[in-house]
Amino acid sequence: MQRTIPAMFLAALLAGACDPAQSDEEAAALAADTAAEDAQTIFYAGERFTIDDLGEAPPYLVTLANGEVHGFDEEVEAERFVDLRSGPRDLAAAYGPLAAPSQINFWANTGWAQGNPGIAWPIPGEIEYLGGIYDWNDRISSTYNQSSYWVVLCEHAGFGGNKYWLEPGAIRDDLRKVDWNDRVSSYYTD
Ligand SMILES: [Ca+2]
Repeated sequence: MQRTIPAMFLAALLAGACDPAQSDEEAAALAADTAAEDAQTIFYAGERFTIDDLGEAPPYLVTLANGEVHGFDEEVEAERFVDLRSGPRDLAAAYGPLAAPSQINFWANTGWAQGNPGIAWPIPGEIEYLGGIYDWNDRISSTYNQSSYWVVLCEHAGFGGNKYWLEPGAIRDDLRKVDWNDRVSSYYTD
């Protein structure tokens, strides 16, 4: 089963200008809408906020089909986020919504081509050996650290060997570029 995840840009929608209210009823409705918008949850920099928390909406907003809103400072970040979701749809179907706010995503191939096999595990967390029942040893070629934690990729099982630190929100669409393709055998949260 594949689930499509349409996403669209809603730049400045939540902070957008409204027509002047025509009546008290409309003014009251507008105030209620505004209060609801202020309480709207926005995922931003790997964490959950409301507009009240942030002061104002980030300039680039992406709304997922499930209603989640993700905010970004730069258009390129928002586009990358959308690209990521329009790629590995099998992942969402198999392992739950990609929009879950704290998880590590791994893919077997570079880039975000549709059909690229992927998997995700909750963060914070660790896996001592990606082989065996997981069958992900020395297979990972791209990754997205969709969390506010550092994730440490390890060359060997049991958190051994060389390490590669993924900062919060890190996107590595081609681990060949950093000489880590098909190399990760375990990981932990730092
Ligand atoms: Ca390895």
